Amino acid sequence: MKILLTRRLHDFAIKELKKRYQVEIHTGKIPMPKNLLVSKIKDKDGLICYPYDRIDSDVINAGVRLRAISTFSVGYDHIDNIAASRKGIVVSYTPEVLTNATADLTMALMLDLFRRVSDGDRLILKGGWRTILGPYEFLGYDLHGKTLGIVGMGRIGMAVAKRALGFEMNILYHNRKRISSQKEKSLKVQYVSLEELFTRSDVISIHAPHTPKTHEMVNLRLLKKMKRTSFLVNTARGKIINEKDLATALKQKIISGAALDVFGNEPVDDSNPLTKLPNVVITPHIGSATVETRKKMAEITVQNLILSLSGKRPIYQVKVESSHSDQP
Ligand code: 8YV
Repeated sequence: MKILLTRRLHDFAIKELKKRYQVEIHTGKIPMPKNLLVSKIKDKDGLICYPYDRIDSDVINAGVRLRAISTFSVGYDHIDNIAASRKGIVVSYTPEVLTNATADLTMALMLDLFRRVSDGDRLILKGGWRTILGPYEFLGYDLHGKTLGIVGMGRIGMAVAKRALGFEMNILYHNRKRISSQKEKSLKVQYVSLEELFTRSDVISIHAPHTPKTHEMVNLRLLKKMKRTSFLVNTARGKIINEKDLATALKQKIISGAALDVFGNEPVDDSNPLTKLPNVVITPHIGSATVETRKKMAEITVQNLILSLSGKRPIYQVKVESSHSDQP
């Protein structure tokens, strides 16, 4: 059997794959250009892909032999799962193993915004330390005692809530479905409407999947409900936020700042206004980027593909009827 990887994976993972299949790894431009993907998929039985790739119906229909798609991610909004299921292609993904790493990064970004970590780093690099010696200068804010609004109370949202509790924060959440009262009690979280969450929170963190319903859900109307002193954190998917509206809110100081690990178009470049604002902290989509987590993701990605191609159930299979993510 022949398989295609749209970019490199860990050596141990490639070795495992080479024991079984003829492996082709794309090494050129990232993401792999669509026409190249469409032509390369034609004779492949399996595909390993990443969130940057667009595995739409053109790619899926071109894969006449394709039986399995294994994505190195928890999100699968980049795959047309409906088109894949129509052709009997098994789609698999890597939830759970990256929950803690992503929740940790969320806390890091929140602390960065409140305590001006990146801001301080930039100041020193620009030679500006001597300008801030006064006791009332270069102050951030306490994180403890503040209200955190979690949008999307799936695995990652819950892991963030657990951490935020340790920071003595009050936690509001909004989710498609309310979680059980037992879980609400143990996590000490309060369910509120999206509008109330935006109005009351000092910091809002996005942990929802990107779906047609959440597409650009965070727009100027919602941003205007936020406190002028509040912050926004996004480690989920860039397309959940209307970036033009967020840039306006940040420029006009409708909100205080934002920390973004994800963008509508990645890799992000200078053409995105959010990269040029002083009250924005940006990271290059590193929610799951720890040595330990990425190794586990690679193991699961490979096992998912091997199991699917041998006609067995993968460790984590995307539900056929869902087209975006498994988060509630
Ligand atoms: C990426 C992610 O998979 O899991 C997801 O949904 O977005 C990330 O973990 C990772 O950055 C590799 O591209």
